Amino acid sequence: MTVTPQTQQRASQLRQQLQEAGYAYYVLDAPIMEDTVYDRLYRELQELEERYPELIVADSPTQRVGDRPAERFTSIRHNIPLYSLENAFNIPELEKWDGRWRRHLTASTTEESAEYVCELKIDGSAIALTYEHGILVRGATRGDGISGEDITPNIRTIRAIPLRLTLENPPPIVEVRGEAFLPLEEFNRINQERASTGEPLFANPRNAAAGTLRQLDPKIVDRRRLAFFAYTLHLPEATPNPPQSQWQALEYLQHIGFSVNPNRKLCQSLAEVETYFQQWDSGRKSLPYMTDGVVVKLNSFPLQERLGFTNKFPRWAIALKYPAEEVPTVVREITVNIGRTGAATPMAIMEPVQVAGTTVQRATLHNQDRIAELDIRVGDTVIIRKAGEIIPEVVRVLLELRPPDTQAYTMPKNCPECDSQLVRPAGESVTRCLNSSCSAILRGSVVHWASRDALDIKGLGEKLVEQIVEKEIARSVADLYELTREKLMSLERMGEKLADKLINAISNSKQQSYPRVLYGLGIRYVGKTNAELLAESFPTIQALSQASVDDLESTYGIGSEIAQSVWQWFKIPANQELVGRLQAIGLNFGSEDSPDVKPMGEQLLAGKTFVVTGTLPTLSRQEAEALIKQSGGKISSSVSQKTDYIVVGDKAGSKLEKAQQLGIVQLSESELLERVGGKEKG
Ligand code: 3BD
Repeated sequence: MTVTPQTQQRASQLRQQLQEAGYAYYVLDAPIMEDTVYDRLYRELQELEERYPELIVADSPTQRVGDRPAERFTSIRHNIPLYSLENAFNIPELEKWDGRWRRHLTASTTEESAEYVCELKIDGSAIALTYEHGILVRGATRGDGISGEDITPNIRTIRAIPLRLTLENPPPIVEVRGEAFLPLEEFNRINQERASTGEPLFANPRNAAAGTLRQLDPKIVDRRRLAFFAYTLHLPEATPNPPQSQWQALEYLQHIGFSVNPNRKLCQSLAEVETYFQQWDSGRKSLPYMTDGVVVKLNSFPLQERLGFTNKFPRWAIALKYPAEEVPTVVREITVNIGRTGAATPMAIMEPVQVAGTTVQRATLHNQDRIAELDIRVGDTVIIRKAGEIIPEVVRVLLELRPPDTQAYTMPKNCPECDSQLVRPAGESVTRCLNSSCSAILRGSVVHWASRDALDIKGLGEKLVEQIVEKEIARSVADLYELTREKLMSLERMGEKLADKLINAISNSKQQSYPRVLYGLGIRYVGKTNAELLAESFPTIQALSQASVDDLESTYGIGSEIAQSVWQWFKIPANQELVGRLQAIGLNFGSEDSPDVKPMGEQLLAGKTFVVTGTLPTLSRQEAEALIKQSGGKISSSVSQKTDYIVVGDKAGSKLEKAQQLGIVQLSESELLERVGGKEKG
């Protein structure tokens, strides 16, 4: 069955019509086609492609949503790094920036007047797009600006991003950067949905956008309807008639198929920029997306080139941020939340209010001292503040609005969950429940155990854990591995299929790596990174549990607080028992030749303890320490009898003195390099 030229032509016509309609709708915000007409043409194309799969091209409007979830994302290096933006928090800081770039040009003629482009700063997630010969070939997260993750299938679902540039003779490569974001309506819809299914809410549109972009299943991304505004363009040197200014670049971006924020402005003076900033402070409240400031850029590309970059930012741009929004509301109730470590955190439950684009009704009050300092009482009108990603906090109480008969708040004497006495150790600000079988602590520890960076047990969410703990189906994370279908079936909304799936997921978690298990134990200060560091130096839990505080402290990256905390944790009999049980169940607690541990170099420094001090001629301290560790040596931050060698650089101070007193062998950088084989740096 071959495709007739007529059919081929029809498919191509449909693609073009749909693409033009999409451009008018998503980019120009000026639809040219009824939705029903669009749908009909879309279905016609879909049917043709189903019948003749050879008609399918990657940039067909029907090919936006992939059907296979990714296993993981691969890391990619950006061809051109993505810079950061300097922040200004008020007009005087903006004026300082203006003075600075002008002074930077002193050698040549000082610019009397310069044009500025103002763009609204969209609260989303920066992404980088690569087009080869006009076709979208890659979309990536910003990451740290140097490397990001390849999220092309997710990017393709964004309708405001063209799959093909609308250019006759596209350059071989075009790089476009911009902000992917969730319109507020979409953001609120997603959060409502999450609330109804008991999933944790996104704190703000930025987190929601970033979280959505990193979804492995493009179908889920597609349902979340991300939007996009482009703001940067990189063309090959040889491109004829390239844009000469930011303003022209934005117009060019729109011309080749991107949505560009329509609220941009070309300003002739800083005064005009200031007016723009002030106008949008109120104007932004009626926008369908969230902005947290204005990005000000010098318009002229030649001027931008003369100014260049510091190691982090362009000198020719700055973000002028609006102050965090402050809103009054009334405190209905003060409750105490017991975390997984037993810490009792007072929380204000308030009349729901909109702050910075999100609905807020809870705010942390931190601890008893903070409550006393602010004198927050139930019934008070308070000002709450929310800045970007920060959790809302209570700024102050409006005392003049305090109703009569309120009472100062004090933390309860007993745990709201298990009724055992709450304890606040002398000199500490945190009040704690010390009952290790308190249901709040159990709940918290099970949720942590199942969380993504720990054992990653899919389907074991907060709601389910709450029931499991409440019904005493499990009293510790070890009990999870003894759950049966029968036990689970006593829970609400639990069917056989779901129960089996859960049991399977729990059982599969036995395959997780030792560092994940270690992190899952929830030892204070042992986050993901510290768990990895500890697992590298102590390849089994036995080795770790027998380590002295000194041993722990001499581990690369592990400070004294962490060392103390780990040591104390293993001293507690209940914890030893838990580890024993989990080990018997078959969880991964490392092995002497653990595959989880990175292969070491030759162990030329095995068993020797090093202190590195002063500025070394070529290596940074971190690099020197990493070299020593690769060769089996240990690092200590302080000199003691146990130190075998001190590696000394320029301006070494008291550590060298002490080492001299103790007669410790000194090494220069080159002597160190000799001992580890000498060829690592380079
Ligand atoms: C926006 C940098 C430059 C090209 C560097 C001048 C820092 C996020 O609407 N222009 C915009 C917006 C962001 C920008 C630039 N123009 N950089 C811009 C931006 N209209 N939001 N950003 N970014 C993007 C960042 N992101 C995550 C972590 C650190 N920095």
